[in-house]
Amino acid sequence: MAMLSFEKKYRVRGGTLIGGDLFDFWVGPFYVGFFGVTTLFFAFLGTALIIWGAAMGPTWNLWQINIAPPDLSVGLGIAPMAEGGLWQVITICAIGAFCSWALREVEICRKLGMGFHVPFAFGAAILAYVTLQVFRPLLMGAWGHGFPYGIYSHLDWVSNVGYQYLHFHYNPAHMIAVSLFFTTTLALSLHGSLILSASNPPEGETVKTAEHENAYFRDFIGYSIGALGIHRLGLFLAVSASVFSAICIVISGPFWTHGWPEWWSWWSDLPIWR
Ligand code: 07D
Ligand code: 07D
Ligand code: U10
Repeated sequence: MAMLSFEKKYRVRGGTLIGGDLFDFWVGPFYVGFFGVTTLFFAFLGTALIIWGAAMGPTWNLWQINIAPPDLSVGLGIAPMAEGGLWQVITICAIGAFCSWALREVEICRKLGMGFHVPFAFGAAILAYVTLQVFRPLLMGAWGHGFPYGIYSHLDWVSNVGYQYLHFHYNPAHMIAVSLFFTTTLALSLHGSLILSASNPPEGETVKTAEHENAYFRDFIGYSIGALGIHRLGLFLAVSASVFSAICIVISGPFWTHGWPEWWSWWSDLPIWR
């Protein structure tokens, strides 16, 4: 792949966290680094194990392949490969790959002298995943509480777990997470449309500036958050959405075992009504 004109300038040595110069090189457009190698190792091994699991299962239909966690009776023990052990090793590989990917992002930030915002943001996704597959199962005493690896089967898990708590929409942290996801898309659509409307005018018209962007929102809602501000807000909203997702699932079971609608009885139980 052709190198972009500016890439050579930024392909500098150093900034690695581990391994010194050993993997400090690029392959085509990709920076490799120690964590590029560990990412590939875990990703290949994990994928190979999924294929092995699929080969043991009843179908090669991509949508129906399913690698289930161990039975609840296994508790927090180690299961035989065919009975959930595969799921356990795949989970280790997934965590290894996701963390390697985040650390590779950190090395690239260090090379370029940039902030660590991108790995920080990805960290929120990793947190949600680890909460689902490690923290909550640990707190509930069985790996069997993790979600299975399969396109449809993981949807079944979400639905089943949702109905175990009667009506998951009544989970207050789920409400906050859902609202944050919706707000994230609202913010991105406002930002994307504002930038395009100012900087990509029809032919013959002039490109507008940040002043126009600020003036637009001041006219419209009386306040402009500004060019840096909207990106800070976007990062905050998106990261908070994942964090509240992690909270909403980790409290379901370890903290609250009834239906979520029942949780709201604290309101009618307030002494002021008596
Ligand atoms: C667009 C970036 C690209 C990423 C893509 C995903 C794989 C999996 C594996 C064959 C936005 C690549 C997919 C590598 C292939 C095998 C074994 C990101 C973009 C295109 N889900 N989920 C999907 C994952 C969970 C839920 C789609 C992963 C939780 C619902 C895809 C994880 C819960 C719906 C997928 C994960 C949950 C989906 C599209 C991990 C709560 C849908 C994802 C590692 C979070 C939607 C058939 C997408 C769908 C969907 C992947 C976890 C709920 C297969 C990798 C347990 C309700 N999920 N998911 O675009 O169509 O993400 O499902 O945690 O409706 Mg899921
Ligand atoms: C976990 C993904 C991490 C991904 C990583 C990277 C690769 C590489 C490679 C492409 C967190 C993976 C990368 C594999 C790919 C290449 C090259 C993200 C994760 C690390 N819900 N609900 C949520 C809504 C209902 C239920 C979250 C809406 C029902 C349960 C979010 C509705 C019931 C759980 C959310 C709705 C129910 C959730 C998911 C509407 C079912 C969870 C987002 C409109 C009957 C899950 C931490 C998330 C959660 C979760 C939204 C409805 C149950 C807030 C909008 C009422 C059991 N729901 N839900 O977490 O919190 O992303 O997980 O009805 O477990 Mg819900
Ligand atoms: C943003 C932005 C902005 C921009 C932007 C963007 C946000 C204003 C200036 C970016 C946004 C976009 C481009 C928009 C689209 C993006 C999305 C919708 C997000 C979703 C993205 C995707 C779906 C694409 C996903 C693609 C990926 C992740 C690439 C896949 C690549 C790989 C798997 C390779 C990864 C490379 C690694 C790990 C290291 C390099 C290694 C190699 C190339 C291979 C060679 C390997 C070696 C030499 C090492 C040997 C390996 C070993 C020994 C291990 C092997 C082990 C075994 C067991 C075999 O705000 O500004 O514009 O653009």
